[in-house]
Amino acid sequence: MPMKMTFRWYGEGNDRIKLSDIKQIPGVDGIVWALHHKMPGEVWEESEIAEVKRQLDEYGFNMDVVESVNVHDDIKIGLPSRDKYIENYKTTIKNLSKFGVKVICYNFMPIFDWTRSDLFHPVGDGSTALFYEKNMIQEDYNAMARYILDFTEKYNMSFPGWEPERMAKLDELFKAYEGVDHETLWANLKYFLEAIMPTCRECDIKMAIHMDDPPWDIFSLPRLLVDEKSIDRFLRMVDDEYNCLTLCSGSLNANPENNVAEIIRKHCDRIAFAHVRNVKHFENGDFQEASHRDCDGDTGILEILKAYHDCGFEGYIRPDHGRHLWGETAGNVRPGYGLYDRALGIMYMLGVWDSLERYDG
Ligand code: CS2
Ligand code: MN
Repeated sequence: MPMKMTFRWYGEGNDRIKLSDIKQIPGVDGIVWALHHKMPGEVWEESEIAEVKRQLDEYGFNMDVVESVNVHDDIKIGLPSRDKYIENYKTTIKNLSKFGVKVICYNFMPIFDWTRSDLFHPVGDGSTALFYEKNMIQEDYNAMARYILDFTEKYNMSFPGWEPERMAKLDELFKAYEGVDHETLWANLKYFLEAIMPTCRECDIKMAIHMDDPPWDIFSLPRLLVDEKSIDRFLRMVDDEYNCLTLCSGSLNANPENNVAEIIRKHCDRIAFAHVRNVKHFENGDFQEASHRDCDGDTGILEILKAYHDCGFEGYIRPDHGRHLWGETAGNVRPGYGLYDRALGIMYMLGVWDSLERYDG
């Protein structure tokens, strides 16, 4: 059984890429999907899931992986109302299991999902890619949030984790997180996972936490899944085969100290979902996303694929952020989620994988 190649798609009316285009990328069996109109904490109804299944069935794609079912802030903050949202989360897990879903990717980052200072930074070859300027993401969350929100408003899109309803109350949200330090956040994550693990087992669905992106605190908000040590702690904290990782190579390797291949070798049995993304580092701590080709970045894509292969990885994998190519510009592409570079990334990964299969035992 080889790894299972997938492609992230934002859904009809929410993604310009067509399923019929994805169908032409070699080796893709599954679509990584979500109900993007849902607010964190809301139950995903069976009828809504059935509609996506109908769309995917038409092209023979499986819907095994969901990214993401977002976790309500009250759960992360640890408010009494969290129990109600945890019950809703369990109902969503049960509803997803009725359609054969196997893995739920989620994250436990306070307030923001991934954060960048430039969404279309020139790479130097005519393409653009996501860019993180360390200096710009320090104290003033308003400037960074304004940049992202202006973009989404201008082009009439919304990013997962950047729901305008939540972002409109940013100051309030920051206030609500006051006092939530690393240890509190760890405890709240444990509480959440212990509450849902029996449902996951019953439904045979793995919870796969995404690494924090970038893997360090931003705007004084604590971030947990940042390196090998914290991953060890996470897996030990709730030592259950349904408590798994979405190992995102690019998120982790934004910190050059993180050796992703080593982490894979250590925890392969708990990696349910692999994100492969390449990152180029700059001396001052800035980083830019690169093509999936090993030598275009510093993440060690070849070592990473070799590690998965050596471990006999049979989980789900997908290319992560790609560059914007061949006419993909602001307004006609979701930042990081164009068609072409991710398709090239898949061909690169499959090329490496096929060679390993044939020549590396
Ligand atoms: C994704 C994350 O685009 C990305 O970087 O890998 O946004 C991921 O979907 C979430 O953090 C998972 O909840
Ligand atoms: Mn990722």
